[in-house]
Amino acid sequence: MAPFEHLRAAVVGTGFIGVVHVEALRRLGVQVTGVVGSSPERAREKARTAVLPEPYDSFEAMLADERVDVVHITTPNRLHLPQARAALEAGKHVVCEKPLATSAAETAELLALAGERGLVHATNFNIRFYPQCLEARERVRQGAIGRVNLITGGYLQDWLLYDTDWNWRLDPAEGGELRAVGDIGSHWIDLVQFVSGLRVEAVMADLATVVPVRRVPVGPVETFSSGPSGETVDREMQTDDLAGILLRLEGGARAVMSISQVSAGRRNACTFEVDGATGAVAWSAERHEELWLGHRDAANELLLRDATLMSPLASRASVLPAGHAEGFADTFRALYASVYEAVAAGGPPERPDYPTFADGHDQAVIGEAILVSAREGRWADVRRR
Ligand code: SOE
Repeated sequence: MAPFEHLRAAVVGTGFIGVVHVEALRRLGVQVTGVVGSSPERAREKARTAVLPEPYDSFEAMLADERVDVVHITTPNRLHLPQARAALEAGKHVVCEKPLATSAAETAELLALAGERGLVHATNFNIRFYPQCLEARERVRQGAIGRVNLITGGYLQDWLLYDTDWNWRLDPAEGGELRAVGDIGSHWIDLVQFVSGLRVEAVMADLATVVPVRRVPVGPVETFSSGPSGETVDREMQTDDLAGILLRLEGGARAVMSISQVSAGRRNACTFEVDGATGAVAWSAERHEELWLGHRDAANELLLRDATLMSPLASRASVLPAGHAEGFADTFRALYASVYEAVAAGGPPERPDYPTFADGHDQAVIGEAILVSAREGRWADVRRR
């Protein structure tokens, strides 16, 4: 019997990421008892194009299902707090998409509640689980590049470039005040803290809205779907299309990040370079099977994902042999393989090897420093309580 075949999960949200959660769980042998859509009809509509289990009649009906051990939340950010809170109070372990919630007060509440209930809690920072990102972390941790001095890179997309591009993330009431930075900037900052082993201590942020008015379709639109086909209404925008942020990390390291959802040709381009006293590592989601190793006194190297050449941490996240490319959806499987070890054990380990609500809360606290810095035009300290 596969290690997780006795475990059961439900997935809330039937957008494209919700389907990725369902498929990753099935690959691990977890029984997905059902999904919760914005309505059972919309969930059934989605099931026509994706192989999904039967929809529950409601979120509450799902919580009442005693078979469900774990609830995965992939709904708009506004719903993360109430849904994660209700799931924890119903005694369910929770995997919640990032950002964990829309403020540090909300993420602190979820972290405290999960701790009180002794339940497994995970924030879906899946990009950590590209094997090359895990390998980068191990090499930095083992001192392969020496003291970290500089981290550069960012996360560029183009799916919100036009004024006809719309998504719930563009409505602060649904997505929160930080939009591009909250949505993909949180991935980048979490990833570089994970790879470098260093925490952000202060930020200097410049945010910009470069599409001041958008033509909002009348009716629901799925993430990454193409422009509207029907009636639209014009709406003024306030949230960040792009950001340039300087960061100071522990030990004096500096970081420079670019975040954008209006960069033509960059569909989902997350990149980092970590420059140390004796070497460097760099990775790009557009060439995700490669890890670049920079040297001063030798030829640079390009390590293609190969479990026989990588650390145990990275090899564990690899399923296919070298040369048989894995990708975005595989990172969800690798993440849940770690999370469900904890679920199978009945609760979180002392030191989880997956991102928890504590990591989601850390991103919310950093996000608040980014908002203060952008509003007041100054460096802002990250205030971790
Ligand atoms: C949209 O920006 C999005 O789907 C994010 O919400 C995901 O977290 C990211 O991995 C891909 O792009």
